[in-house]
Order: sequence, then structure tokens, then C-alpha cells
Amino acid sequence: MLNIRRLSANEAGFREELDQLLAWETVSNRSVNDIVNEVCARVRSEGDAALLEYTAKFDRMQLASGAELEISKERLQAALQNIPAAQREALEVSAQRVRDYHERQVQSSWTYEEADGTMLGQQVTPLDSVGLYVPGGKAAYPSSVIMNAIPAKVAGVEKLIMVVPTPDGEVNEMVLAAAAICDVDAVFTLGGAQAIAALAYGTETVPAVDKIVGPGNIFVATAKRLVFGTVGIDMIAGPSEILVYCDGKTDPDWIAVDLFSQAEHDEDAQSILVTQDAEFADKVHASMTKLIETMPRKAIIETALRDRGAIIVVDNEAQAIEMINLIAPEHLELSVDDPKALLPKIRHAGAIFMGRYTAEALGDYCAGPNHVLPTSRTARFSSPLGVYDFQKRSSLIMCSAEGANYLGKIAGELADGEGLQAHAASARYRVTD
Ligand code: HSO
Ligand code: ZN
Repeated sequence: MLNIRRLSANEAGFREELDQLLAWETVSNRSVNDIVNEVCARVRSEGDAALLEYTAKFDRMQLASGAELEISKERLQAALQNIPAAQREALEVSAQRVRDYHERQVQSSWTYEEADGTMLGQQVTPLDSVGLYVPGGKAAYPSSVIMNAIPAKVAGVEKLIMVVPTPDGEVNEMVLAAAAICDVDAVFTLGGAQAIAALAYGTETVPAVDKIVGPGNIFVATAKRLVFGTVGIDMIAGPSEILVYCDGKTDPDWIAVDLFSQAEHDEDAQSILVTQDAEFADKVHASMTKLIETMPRKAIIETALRDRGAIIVVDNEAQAIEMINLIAPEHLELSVDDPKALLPKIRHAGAIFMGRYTAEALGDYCAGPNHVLPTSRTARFSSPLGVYDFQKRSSLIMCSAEGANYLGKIAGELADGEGLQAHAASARYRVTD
């Protein structure tokens, strides 16, 4: 049988075992920190020269000048023309659906007026410029280009700069095609900490941006933490996770491959099945044992399931829900007859896939919602990436003479209480009675 933990919510020591299973901390490694500090400092002070040197060293690409770092718009269009038609269509459908969904997230400015004519409100503006990091190699996902770029564009970001490493000159055509579809404004062949530093500080070639989003390896994540404050960053994503809750009436093969789908991301990914039907748990385990042989990424899936996977048998639905809220998974599948009835009880999950037909993978690619989601139990306090991550708010206050008269007295009183006489004077200069 495939190697995966079998747990029962009632057995002694279950909570300890679960806590251990859920524990995940991003490794913060001293030597990685030192390297990233040096790379960022050199890009900051030497600009393009440092970028060219690091790109030669880490990506084995000899470029003559900063200008050669840029991938032209024509090259992006060529990628779009050259990929197979079915791939292009799938990218376009996905982009359009993600756009439709995210357009509903746009926040608008608002104001209201008080009886004395004073106006208050909030003005919403897009960020001026955003950098999008796209990893090279193993995790070069065109779908992530769509999921990061489209909300930024929908928010109205005017300058969206993408960086993607091309180690040994190896270009991912589908990533470039996705950049073309999403109307990314410029693309540079850059990766690692040097790409993050270039976006944060700017060089002769790469413009500095206001916020950096997108997943990356430990060097990228460490660099993002380092430049945070100079620029905004998105969340630092942990490994992918899925929790499937099933009442025992879905085809066990369906559930088995759903669990595989996130486990195949990497060895640290987490797939958990929760069910109150012990016989069904056996059936899914058997399905996994059978279907693992058909998976090209078998080795990764096996490691992820062995080290971080679990099949948990609970007593009843209430206990399942308790488990879900405790685990706060990135992706939650509710494979039951009436998922809507469960919804009000689900408090913590990045994305909720409702019903037996809703495979989590549909959300990864094309359903419409974002696939950048809170991981490692952070769904307790954070939300999917969205248009709101690319918008910011300014407060608006406009006093009428009457309003200034009234508020001046209140503010003066409070300023006196704080011992701030200039504040009090400023507020009271406009008071007339
Ligand atoms: N499941 C990943 C996203 C992804 N899946 C990209 C396939 N490609 C985020 O948790
Ligand atoms: Zn995925």
C-alpha cells in the first residue's frame, strides 16, 4: 500500500501528531541570508553591471549589455503565435475568466456629506508600478503569470514589469505567451535575488517598482523580505496544500487524483483527506496505491504523501468541520451532497471547492478565482491575491466653514489634553464663535 499516515481523530496522541504534521516554517538559512544581502547591495550600488555578472554566474548567460536583458514585445508576440493553437486558446480562455472574476473585486472611491457641508471619503488609486517574479525551471507556471498579472491590470496598474530567469538561455514559450496575453509592459530575463533587487532599487535598464509579487525559491523569498519597506511585497507562499472532506459517496479514484494534484507540486506539499467513513478511507488509499503507478511525477507525490500527507477518519461531520477550521487549508474540497449547507460553518480556507464535480485543479487554471492563496494556516488571517492588493486608499476630508467651526473646538479640546498647543491653535484659528 502507498505510504501515507492513517489517523483517527479519537485515538490518543492525535492532536500532537496533527500539530507535527501541520508545522511548517520557512527555513531561514544563514548562508542564504549572507548571499542575498551581498547580491542586493551590489545590484543597488552597481546596477546593470552587477545584474550582468550574476546572470552570467547563476544562469550561465553571457550578455553584452543591460539592453540585452529585455525580451522584446515582438518576441512575446512570436511566442504567442508559435505555441500550439489549443494551448493558446486555453491561455486566452483562462485569462478572460480570471479577468471577469477579478473585475468584480474593483473597489471604488466613495464620499459622504454631513449636514453642515463637510465632506468625508476615500479615494482609491492603483499602484503606479508592479514587478512580477516568475520562477524559471521546475516551477515556471504560465498560469501564475495570469493569476498575478491580471488582477494588477484590472486594478489599473500602468507599469507591470515581469522578470523570469532563462537559465542556459532556455525560454518557456508558454510563459512568454501568457505575458503577451496579459499585456505585461516589459519582460527581463532575470532571476534570483538579483531580479528582486533590480525591481526594488532600479538599475539603468530595469525600472524600480512600488510592489513585487510572485512566487520564488528561498533566495527570492529572502530577497523579498529584505527589500520589504522599500517596496511592498505579497505574501511569502509556503508549499501547496489541499484538504478534501468527503462524505464517502464520491468515486474514490476522483479523490485520489485530487490529493495527488497538489502533492505533485513538490516534496513539501500537503494533501489530507478527512472523512467519517472508515471504509471509504480504505478505498481511497487503495485507489492511490493503484493510480500512483500512472503518475509521471510519482516520486515527488510519494515523498509528499509519506512526509506530510494524511488520511484522517473522524466520527461525524461536526468533527470534520472542526478539523477543517483548525487546519485552515489553502485549498478545501467539500466533496459532499450539499456543500452550501456546510459553507456557513467553514471559517478558515483559502479557496473552497464545492461539490463532487469541482476538482481543485480547475481553480489552479481557469475557473476564475485566483490561485495565489494563503498557505501554512495563514487563511486564519489572510485572503487570496486580488485586485485589492494592487489598489491603495487615500482618506479625504473637506470641511465647510461651519464644519471647521464645530470640529475645531473638539480637536482643540483633545489637543489640549495631549499637551500639543500648536495643534490646538491650528484647529482653533478657524473657529468663529
Ligand atoms: N496549486 C498552485 C498553483 C498551480 N497549480 C499552478 C498548477 N499550476 C497554488 O497553490
Ligand atoms: Zn496546483
